[in-house]
Amino acid sequence: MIELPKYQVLNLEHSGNLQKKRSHQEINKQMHEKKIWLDELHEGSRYGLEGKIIVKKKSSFQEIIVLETKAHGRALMLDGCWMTSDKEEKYYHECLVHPALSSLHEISNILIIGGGDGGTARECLKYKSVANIDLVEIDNEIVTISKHYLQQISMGAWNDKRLKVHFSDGFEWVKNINDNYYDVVLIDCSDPSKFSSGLFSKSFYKECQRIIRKDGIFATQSESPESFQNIHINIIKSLRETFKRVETMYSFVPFYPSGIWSWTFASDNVKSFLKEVNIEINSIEKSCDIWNLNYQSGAFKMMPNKIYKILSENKK
Ligand code: SPD
Repeated sequence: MIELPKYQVLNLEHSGNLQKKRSHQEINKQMHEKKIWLDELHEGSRYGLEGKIIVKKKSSFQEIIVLETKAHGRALMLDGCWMTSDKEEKYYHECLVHPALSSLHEISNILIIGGGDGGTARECLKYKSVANIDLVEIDNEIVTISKHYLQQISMGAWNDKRLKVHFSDGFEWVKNINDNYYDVVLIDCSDPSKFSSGLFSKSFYKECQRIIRKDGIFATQSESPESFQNIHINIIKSLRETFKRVETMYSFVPFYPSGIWSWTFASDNVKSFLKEVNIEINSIEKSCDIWNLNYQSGAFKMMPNKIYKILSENKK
C-alpha cells in the first residue's frame, strides 16, 4: 500500500483518501476545475502548456507542479521549468540511456543521479543483465509525486526489486563510493540551480570517473546548445578535461527552451567507445519509440557549427 502525500493534492482519483480542511478542499476544487496556461519563461520567450493543475507543492528544495494537459498528458514543472511530460519524455529518457547501455557488453550495476520521475530507470530496467540500479534523488517529494501522478512515465519501475531509491545529494553519494564500482553512471538532473550546480562541475565529473569501471561509461543530459549555450560548452569542456573520450548527441525536446537538447557521453575506454555491442540491442530497439541505432548515428553528427567552432578555439 503506497502512502499518500500529505499536501495540496488535487487529483480526484486519490482525494477520497485525504484528510483535508474544507478551505483547502475549496481551493483545490477551484484549481482543479480551472484551465490555465502554465509557461516556462526563458530569456524573453515562453514555453507553455494549457491544462489543470493537479498537484502544487513546495518541497524543501523546489516548487513542484503537475499539470494535466490535453496536448501532453501529465507534465511536471519544477521551479518554473518543464522537466518532463507523458508526450515528450521518451525523446529525453531514451536518448540519455540507450547510447550508453547499448555500448557495453555487460551492464550489471548502474547509478542514476536525479531521475525522480522514474523514466531513466524504466529504460535501464529493459536490460536483463542489470542487477542493481541505485537511483539517488535529492528531493523525496518528487519520487512520491511521480509514484502517484506520473505512472505513465515510470511504468512500474518503482516496483522492480533491482531499483533501489536513495534520498541524498548526488555529489555526496559519489564521494562515498569505492573506485570502479559502477558500470554506468547517468546524470538526469534539472538545469543548474543552487542545489544542482555541483552536478555540472569538473570535480563531480572526476568523482564519477573514479567510481566507474575502467571500460564503463558516463552520460549526462548536457542542456541546450541554443538556450543554455555557456553551460553546454562548459559541460563538454569539463568532461573532455576529465575523460579520454567524449561525444555529444543532439536531438529535440520541443517543450524545453529552444527545443534543441543534448546528451553527452564520456569514457576512458578509447577502443570501443559508443560501439553498438550489447546483445540485447535488437529487442531494445523494438521497445523504443524514438531511439534506434540510425537515429543515434545521425544525432551524434549534429553538433551545431557554432558550438564546434567555440570548442575548437578552446582546444588551442
Ligand atoms: N530544462 C529542463 C532540463 C531537464 C532535464 N532533466 C529532465 C528530467 C527528466 N527525467
